[in-house]
Amino acid sequence: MRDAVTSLIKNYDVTGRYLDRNAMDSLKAYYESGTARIAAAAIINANSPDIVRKAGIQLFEEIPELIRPGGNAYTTRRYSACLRDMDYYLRYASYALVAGDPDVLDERVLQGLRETYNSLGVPIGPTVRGIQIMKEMIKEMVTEAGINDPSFVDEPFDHMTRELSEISV
Ligand SMILES: CCC1=C(C)/C(=C/C2=NC(=C\c3[nH]c(/C=C4\NC(=O)[C@H](C)[C@H]4CC)c(C)c3CCC(=O)O)/C(CCC(=O)O)=C2C)NC1=O
Repeated sequence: MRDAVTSLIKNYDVTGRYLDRNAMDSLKAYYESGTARIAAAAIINANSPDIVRKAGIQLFEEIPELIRPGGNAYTTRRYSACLRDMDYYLRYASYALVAGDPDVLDERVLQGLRETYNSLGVPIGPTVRGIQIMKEMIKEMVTEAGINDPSFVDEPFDHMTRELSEISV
């Protein structure tokens, strides 16, 4: 599991380079955004049950077929599995936000996930929509907390979206 700093060092070490101007710039950006990243993680931590519940409600309002007979989130067991998955995405996104690096997502969340979803018939498009709904909610809360530019929140959610959306094998 890597963070922004260990990823950078790894890249430079591979080619035996000292940390140059570009490295300094990205280190500076990482440290300068640190307070905002921690604030976002704190907001997620304080609101996670609410975020998951509300995002679920919105998702099922937008795509009601999911919870109708024949839908993948139909039955209490599958409904709960869906919200549990949303909770996984949210929790690991908060780790990746603090780390400033998506590596934790690749390692702990995304590995083998598409194959699992495909074999269980869990639809990727609606899952991606659920992830995006949570992202939008968090950006709103982060902005309300006085952070001017919440765009850093996009990274982990968009990373999961991109990786999940890749053409399935
Ligand atoms: C921490 C990393 C991690 C992830 C990400 C994870 C996902 C994950 N979601 C699963 C199932 C599932 N995932 C969903 C999710 C959904 N269905 C929908 O229609 C919606 C679009 C969506 C919610 C947004 C559902 C319904 C199941 C149960 C499918 C079934 O058993 O038929 C399963 C199969 C095993 C199980 O049911 O627990 C896994 C492994 N497990 C992990 O350990």
